[in-house]
Amino acid sequence: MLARFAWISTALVLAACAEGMASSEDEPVDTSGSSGEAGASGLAGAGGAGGGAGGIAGGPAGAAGKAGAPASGSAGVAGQAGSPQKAGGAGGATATPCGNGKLDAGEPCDGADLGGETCATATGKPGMVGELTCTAACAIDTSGCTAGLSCGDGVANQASEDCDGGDLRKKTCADALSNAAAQGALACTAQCKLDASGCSIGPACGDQKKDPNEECDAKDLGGATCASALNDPDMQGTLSCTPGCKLDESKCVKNPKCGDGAKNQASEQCDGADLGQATCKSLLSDVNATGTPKCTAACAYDLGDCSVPAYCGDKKKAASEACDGADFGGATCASVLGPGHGGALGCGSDCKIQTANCVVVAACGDGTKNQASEQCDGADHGGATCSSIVGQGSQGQLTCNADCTLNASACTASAFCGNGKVDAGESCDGADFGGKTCATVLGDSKATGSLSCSSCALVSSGCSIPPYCGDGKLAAGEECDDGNVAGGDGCSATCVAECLPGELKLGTHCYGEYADTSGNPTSWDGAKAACEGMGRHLVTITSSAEADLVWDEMSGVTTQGRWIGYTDRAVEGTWSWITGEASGGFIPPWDSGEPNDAGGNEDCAEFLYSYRLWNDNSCSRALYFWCEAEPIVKFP
Ligand code: MMA
Ligand code: CA
Repeated sequence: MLARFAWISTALVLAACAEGMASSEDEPVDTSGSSGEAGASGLAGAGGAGGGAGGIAGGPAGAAGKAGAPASGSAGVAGQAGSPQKAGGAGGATATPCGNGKLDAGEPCDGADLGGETCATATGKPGMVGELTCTAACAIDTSGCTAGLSCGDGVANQASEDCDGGDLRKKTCADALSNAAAQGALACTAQCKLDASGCSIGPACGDQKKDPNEECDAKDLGGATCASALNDPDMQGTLSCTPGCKLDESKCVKNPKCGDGAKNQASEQCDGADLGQATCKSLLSDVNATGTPKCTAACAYDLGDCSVPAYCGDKKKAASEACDGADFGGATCASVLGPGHGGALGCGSDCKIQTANCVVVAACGDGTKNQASEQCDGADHGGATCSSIVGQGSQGQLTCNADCTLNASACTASAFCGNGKVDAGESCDGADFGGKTCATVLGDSKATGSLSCSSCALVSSGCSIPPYCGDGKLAAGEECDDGNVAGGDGCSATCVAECLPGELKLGTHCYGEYADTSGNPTSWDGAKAACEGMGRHLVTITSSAEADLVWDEMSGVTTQGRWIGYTDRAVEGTWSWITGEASGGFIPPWDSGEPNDAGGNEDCAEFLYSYRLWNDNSCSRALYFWCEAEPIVKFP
């Protein structure tokens, strides 16, 4: 069969040459590594053909096949590389009755007679299907064959196939069991998976399997128990296997209990010095752990003597480290980069802080009032001022505390009309008169009354200065007020009118009879001037009391009358007092027939000496006269 297949391969080479490369390229026969085997077969076949030329042709074909090129294509190439003409010539030289439709000796096929070959047998690949034909030269033509590419086609030609039929992808039991010692027959399941059931590693202590010559192997105790191993049904505890595959009954005990010194119950982590296989390293899951675990009286691990020396990577920040794992010792992006930074710090494998993932965020201290919780931030007061915080008119510098609250301690008090305090530009505010009083406002210590404040301006209308002797104003109780409190000047220190020596006083007025400076009678005008020179005026008699006063003083006078301040010079017949005062209800006591304007030039009145009556007389007549002093009222 092998030799014949080789011959077919050679014929196939010839057929491929004769028909050209197109069909070979259009219908690749094999795309898997198994083409290498085809090539190997070709090489063997060339040798089997015994032809030097065929051997030469087959050689390159095999080499090409091993290189992984498609089998049929490789064959074609091989044909070209070799000597197809000579090989074909060798085939053509054999005389056979080709074409009679009957399979004769030396013919692979003839017409429809394929000699029982199929695509699978002709190609040597069970998976090959399709139409196998015979050429006119009686050579098998496999160009109609194709690979089935399915599990079961006998070729492991899909990625999902670990194997296919006998194609095990060159795997062995050693491969399947990952044990170089494994032996046996590796097979392939119908599902194209390797079947290692025929493989075995062989009896060896340590192969995890109790072999007949072993009491046990690792956990495989062959069903033995403390009771069976020691042949004592009361025995309990933990039966184990030594590295030498001998049963270890040292942890077997009757009535095992915590405290018997052996970890022999599932409920025990340890017992006394028996820690099982536990170590500080294993219990702390840290290869750097040191110390030895202890076992408590309750058969539980006590890690009190275990410790892990600090090292970068132990996830605990040591003093020499900026961080370790997630332990940053309280550091944050904000503490490392300053206020206004958030996000997560990173810790490098060198236990140094990494800030690559920190981000800028709003925070108190970033100098910008950018959080609802901030009244301010640095110099950013959000528009607040002393005036807006403390009150209208407040001056000074508003500042911001470190906690982003406003600080108005350096602001002045608010200043505005209505705050009850006298501020600049105000003379008063509410009840605050700025220390002013009626006395200071009116400039008189005698001022009384009360100031008031209107629109922050002082109002002194409620202030007044009570009348007093010396104020130059006549007040109740005063006969006079000459604006001083001196006496002897016509008005006494107590504002009593002072008359000149010899004068009479009636009410507040002074009356006296006078002559001119030489002691002589004088004209009415001379008399008038003389009175005025003494701060007086010619007497005006507008009451009986005045008339009586003058008359009483004149009693005994026998020579002539006295001038009084009554005249009709302005309008003849119309008499008036020189002071302008009216006579009122007092009727001037004219003598009978008077005034008669005798001679047409009598315009001045005299008090007659012989009667208590008056007469009009010539103003040029020389008479003594009466002066009257009004009380002195004089504003200083
Ligand atoms: C008479 C009488 C008066 C007049 C005087 C002037 C004595 O009285 O006529 O009316 O004024 O004379 O001497
Ligand atoms: Ca007269």
